[in-house]
Amino acid sequence: MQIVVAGQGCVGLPLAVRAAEVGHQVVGYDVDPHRVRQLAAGDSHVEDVPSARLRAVLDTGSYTATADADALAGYDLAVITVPTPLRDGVPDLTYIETSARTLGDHLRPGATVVLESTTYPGTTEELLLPTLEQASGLYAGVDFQAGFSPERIAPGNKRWSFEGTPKLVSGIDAKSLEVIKEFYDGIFHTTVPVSGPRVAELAKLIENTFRYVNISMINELATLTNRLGVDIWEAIDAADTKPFGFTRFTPGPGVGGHCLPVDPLFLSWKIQQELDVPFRFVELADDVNQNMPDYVVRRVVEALDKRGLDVDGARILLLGLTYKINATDLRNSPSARVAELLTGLGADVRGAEPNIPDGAGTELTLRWVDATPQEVAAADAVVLLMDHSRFDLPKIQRHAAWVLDCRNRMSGANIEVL
Ligand code: SAJ
Repeated sequence: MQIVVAGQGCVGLPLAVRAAEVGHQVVGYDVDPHRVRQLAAGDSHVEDVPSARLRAVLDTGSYTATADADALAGYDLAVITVPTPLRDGVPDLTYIETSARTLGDHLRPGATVVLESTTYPGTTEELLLPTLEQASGLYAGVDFQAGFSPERIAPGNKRWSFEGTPKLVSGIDAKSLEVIKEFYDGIFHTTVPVSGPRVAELAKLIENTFRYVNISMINELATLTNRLGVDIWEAIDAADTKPFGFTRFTPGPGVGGHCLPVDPLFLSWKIQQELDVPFRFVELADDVNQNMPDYVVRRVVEALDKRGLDVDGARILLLGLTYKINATDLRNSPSARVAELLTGLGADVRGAEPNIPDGAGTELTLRWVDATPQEVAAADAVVLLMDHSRFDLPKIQRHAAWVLDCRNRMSGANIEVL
């Protein structure tokens, strides 16, 4: 089939390349000309799509990248994989709307449009369909098919491959579901049909709200057990021996990324809008998780104070600035807040992030350094935010005056864990 994938980021590019590999003719559409030029040159910006795979489908002509909307004409099926950010706590669906309008301009009778972007229940029927109908003059369910199929990209997840992860699929009617399921059956080992888009939209939000709430529970508990003098890390390991009814979560300096700190708030926002009542678990989880960087800074200040040092003027080294281990993504990373707070208290804040050479293209309020023995030894306090595999933790432990280890990876008289 002639496929368009609108949005060529960490969700759209893997789908577009895989669709091309299984035999579709795919146009990867993105509004960012720089990204399109990179892709057209065979340079992948998505860690789970090696450039060699991208070049292979470019060479066969089964994949092309474009920023030119006119190149979308004639598609049989289009997938929208654009960002859905929060703006001051409010879902911003602008990218969905503009993509739908562009796809609507080229929508033909018999074609299908699938929304993959994470959003609140009702978006497919309340926003996607009207926008497509208005732009095309066609009618959903009569002239064209549509549905929702949430993405389940897990960056760097070595256990579950892209095509090995079960894929929820839904349609606005039976015909839509049939077409959409057939498309995804050609790409994923398992597809899971549900009764309609709202169920699929909600299922996705349940997945990440589950994580966000449970991470916040273990984060809050960590702040309390630290004062109780009980080792929560050992207790979690012990609880994790339970073979059923338990899912392991560990404390951290905060919850970053473009999924967890965002998706649950789409749900709580919609509930507040529709029912005028709070989704209390999400509000509490967000409060706890958003305040973990403040807790980290409090622990650093208290430890400096015990050693007769003032945070004002103290040299502090942050290790691991990305939001996830061994990742290159800084989005919503707690390190930004930790650096901002410490700088505000007068500290000389340095950061070592081996996955982002010399801090290229970042705006963190800190000085980028390497985690050399000299840098570590010269710091009044070291904070391990993300325990990247590239860190030599035993060497860091040997050279550091004091470490707040947010990942429970080190031990010694100079080590404190979160
Ligand atoms: N985190 C903790 N404690 C935990 C787990 C995570 O503090 O026990 C923190 C991480 O340090 C990170 C943040 O939460 O800052 C998010 O971590 P994540 O493992 O959820 O990673 P993400 O944001 O890449 O989440 C994505 C999600 N995938 C989709 O939404 C399709 C999530 O559902 C996956 O479980 C996750 O990838 C994954 O497992 O890789």
